[in-house]
Amino acid sequence: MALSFPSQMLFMMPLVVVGLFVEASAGNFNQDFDITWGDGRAKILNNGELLSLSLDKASGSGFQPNNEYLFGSIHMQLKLVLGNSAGTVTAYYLSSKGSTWNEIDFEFLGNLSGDPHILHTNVFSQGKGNREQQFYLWFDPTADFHTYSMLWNPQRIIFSVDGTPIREFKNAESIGVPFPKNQPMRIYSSLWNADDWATRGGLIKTDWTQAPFTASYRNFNAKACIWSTGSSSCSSSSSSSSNNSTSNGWLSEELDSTRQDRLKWVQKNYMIYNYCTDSKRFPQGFPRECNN
Ligand SMILES: *[C@@H]1O[C@H](CO)[C@@H](O)[C@H](O)[C@H]1NC(C)=O
Ligand SMILES: *[C@@H]1O[C@H](CO)[C@@H](O)[C@H](O)[C@H]1NC(C)=O
Ligand SMILES: CC(=O)N[C@H]1CO[C@H](CO)[C@@H](O)[C@@H]1O
Repeated sequence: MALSFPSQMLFMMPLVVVGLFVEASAGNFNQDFDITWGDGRAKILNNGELLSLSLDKASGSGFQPNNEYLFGSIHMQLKLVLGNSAGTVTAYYLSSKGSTWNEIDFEFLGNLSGDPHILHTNVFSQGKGNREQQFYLWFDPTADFHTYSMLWNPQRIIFSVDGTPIREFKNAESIGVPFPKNQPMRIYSSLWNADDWATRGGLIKTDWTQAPFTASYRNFNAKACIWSTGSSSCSSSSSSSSNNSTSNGWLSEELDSTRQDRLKWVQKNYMIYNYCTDSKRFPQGFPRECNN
């Protein structure tokens, strides 16, 4: 759906926080999502409980939800491409539309069997990204499903893996850094070929004899402010357990000291790239939010 109003207007719309009870659907893909591309390569299975994406030489595949969100606490379980997945990228991200779009990205860069996948994250605000942080995971993401979460509220964005925070992007508007808060976003997921850059910087190409490559998604759960024609209501969508009006705690959620310690543990042991320490890239000084 194309947005026909300027983002300036969105900014002025009141955020209506109400305890609107949406019929709980416990993450049913049939009900909540549309297969958007891939000509049959994306499949909804087990009565809507599981969604699988596949990639072969001719095409990748992808899906998106019916709803648009303005803030949300979003959880999805993913099981990544097994075996030799070098060259492939499995993505799961929130994005708005237009030339000054906002985006919150999880991208999983495949690898040769046994070599580590990279979890690549980025935050775009008003069309500007260049805020990459990359991580190895502390488990094999192809062996089983794991939960990847994005908390997006007016104060911060927190990326988590199995409940462990790996990255926090704080609202730093007070020091002039735009923060995504005026444009509703949708969740997109896709599996595609990116062997020009994904694995060891593009050195290792996709081995098409291994195709089709498959990634699976399940247990989608969003507590979100659902956007519809000019206003948003915060409710629990696709969530079976928290459909009550006091469950909007995520709208002001922050990291307590235990979770801050977990974040530090991940950043110390598993972070392999941080734009905020890449001095070659920013010889004139780091982006402002890096000192926040
Ligand atoms: C793939 O494995 C190599 C060797 O262990 C590693 O350097 C690289 O970071 C891994 N991940 C990707 C996506 O290239
Ligand atoms: C959620 O809503 C359903 C239907 O309105 C209700 O039966 C259930 O008790 C609610 N659950 C919670 C935790 O409020
Ligand atoms: C009746 C009920 O389930 N209340 C819950 C609503 O959500 C808050 C926050 O998640 C819980 O603390 C309540 O127990």
